[in-house]
Amino acid sequence: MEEMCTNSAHVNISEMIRKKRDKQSLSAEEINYFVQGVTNQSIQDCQIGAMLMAICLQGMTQEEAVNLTQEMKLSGAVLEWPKEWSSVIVDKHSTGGVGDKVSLVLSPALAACGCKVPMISGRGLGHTGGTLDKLESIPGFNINKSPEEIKQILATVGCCIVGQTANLVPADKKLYAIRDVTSTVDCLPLIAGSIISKKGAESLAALILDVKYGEGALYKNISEARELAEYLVYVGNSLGIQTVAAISRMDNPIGKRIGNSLEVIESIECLKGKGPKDLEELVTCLGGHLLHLCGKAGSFKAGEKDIKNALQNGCALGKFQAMLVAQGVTPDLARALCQGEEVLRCAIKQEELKAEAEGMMLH
Ligand code: IUR
Repeated sequence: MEEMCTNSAHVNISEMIRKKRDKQSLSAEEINYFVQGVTNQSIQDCQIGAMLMAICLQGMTQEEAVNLTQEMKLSGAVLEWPKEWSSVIVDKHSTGGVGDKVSLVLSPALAACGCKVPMISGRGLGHTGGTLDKLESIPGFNINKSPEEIKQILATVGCCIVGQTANLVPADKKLYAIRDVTSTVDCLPLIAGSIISKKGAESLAALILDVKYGEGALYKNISEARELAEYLVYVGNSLGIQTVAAISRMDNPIGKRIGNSLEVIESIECLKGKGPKDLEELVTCLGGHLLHLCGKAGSFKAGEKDIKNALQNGCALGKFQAMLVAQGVTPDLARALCQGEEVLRCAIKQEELKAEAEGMMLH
């Protein structure tokens, strides 16, 4: 049976699956039809699964991958910002790692340097902890904010860290759920579509990607990480987001503390300029690139220096404290936490464990 595409062209889903199965390219119109059908549930799950597997096995041209990402971005709401913010709306994405608390430090540091950071973060995936889980160890912290509330917090504080709203890139929710059960997660155009469409829906000016490789990362070697990084950078730039990737090692946890509330405490130490070197280095590197990309700094090195200053002069910590209050934490608790008082529910019992031999702990 023939079905109608929104722009009146005739498109047939089983014919499209056959085309991709036979390594042919899908037109922009066909990709539009596929993503709309995924979003409005007019395409069956078995057809979505078959298409994802065909994409996984036969790949996509760069043009197809960009079209897929653009259509996914437009499948739901796209955040809108005041004109005067258009060059300073920035965010980062990390492929994730143990002890990765960079977002908690980077977001307020960037706000202290004049950027607007509508950071939409996720939960833990596999063995890596999620930024939202870490922040929720602070009593009262609310990750659910509407687009209007996000805009308000950006106007007053400059940064927020929130969960994905229901109407942002609904196509990704459906596609990701089906990728998860059809062994089609590990596929470059689908990864790029998923990650970059969500950043596109934030209407960013600039994006930094932290692509990790090593024992504790999804990709074990640098060549795979580089391939993913280059792919994401191409698709990000094609959607009009100035995009740069940093490739970093993930053989050891970042910093010295692992666990939600412990990572908040270590982030606050870093926000006072007293954090572990590896964490501070990542924050200043990623932040330096973003400040340079969005024109707030004349060079990457100057951007790094600005981020370091914001950590040392208390401005980044002040932004973090203001963000906590804007997201539901009482002013007294936010102040106490930032002053270093032990207000979080950490482990009640502490016990020293002695290793039997020297070595590294990976997982
Ligand atoms: N994170 C995402 O948002 N999407 C993906 O496909 C992967 C990680 I892999």
